[in-house]
Amino acid sequence: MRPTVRELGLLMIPVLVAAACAPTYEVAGTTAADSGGSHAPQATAWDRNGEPSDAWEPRNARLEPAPEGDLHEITIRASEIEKEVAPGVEQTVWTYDDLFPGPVFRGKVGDTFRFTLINDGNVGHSIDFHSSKVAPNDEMRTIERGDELIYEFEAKHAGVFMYHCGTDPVLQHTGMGQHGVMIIDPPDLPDVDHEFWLLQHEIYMGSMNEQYDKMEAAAWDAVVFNGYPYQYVHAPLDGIEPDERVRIWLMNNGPSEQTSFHVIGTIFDTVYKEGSYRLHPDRDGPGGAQAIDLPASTGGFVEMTFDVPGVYKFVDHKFANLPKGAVGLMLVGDHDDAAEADDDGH
Ligand SMILES: [Cu+2]
Repeated sequence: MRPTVRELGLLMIPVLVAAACAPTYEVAGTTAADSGGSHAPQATAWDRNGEPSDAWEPRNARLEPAPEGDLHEITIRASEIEKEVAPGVEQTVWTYDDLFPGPVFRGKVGDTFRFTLINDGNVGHSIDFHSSKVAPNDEMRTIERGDELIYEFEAKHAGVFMYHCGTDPVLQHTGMGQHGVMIIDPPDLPDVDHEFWLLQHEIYMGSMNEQYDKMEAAAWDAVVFNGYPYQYVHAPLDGIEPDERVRIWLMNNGPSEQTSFHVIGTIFDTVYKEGSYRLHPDRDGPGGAQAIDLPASTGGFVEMTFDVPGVYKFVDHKFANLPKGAVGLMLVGDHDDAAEADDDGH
């Protein structure tokens, strides 16, 4: 059973998160008044202080090691489902394997991935792995309901890569949820105590037409990690002790927003972005990074330790996205005292 914020004794945390944000929720610039009376998309009023439904389950953000072997044969199914995307909001989303966002894939340089894509949806779908070098008109072609294709490639480059449906309009297929992350480990990647994956993306709410209107206007209703606003406030990342090394793999799948990922209360000593180390303790120490910036469709990882027990927030430091859901929590060590301190206003 998933832990609730209440069970963890952290009832004040979402309240504090909310208190730090604007008291009323509205996507700026999308009201008729703001846009001079035009038919600009309206924000969906979801309750950011609301609880997920009883049926909701948090997405596991712990990252598993790459599977053994150098050939990965995987079947992936394009699908169209109804899903809870925020407290009180259920809507049609387009997915892979019924996951929003899609499954995480991991391998190493030199591995071969042989995907069989099957379309279970009602409209044409496709898949585009940014980790591959293939003919777009072949492997990335759109297939209709009931059809399938083989998409095979050798992973030649290390990094954190987006995949998404490339069927026209690509903004709609990606924006409705057909996207995910593939991690190709850099050679000699050191072991760490904890690995997590966080995929930042937008959610556009409403009917399919309303969602698409908002995508074109870049008027997202939510900015989230791994599919749900405040997901890891409701179900914090835990099991971390002080001085343990934590690696967070980050991908920004947009489709349109950027991010500046920051963890409040610590400093990154390692930053890997788009195929290379931007900061490495052996080479650059004692240099530190406060954030990693990721425009749409870029990825990397950051590493950090925590000096003392506490409740640590991770955020998109573009603060306009805090009231839209881009906040999570990591619980480090015996954190009760820290939580009480937070209760008093940090
Ligand atoms: Cu699609």
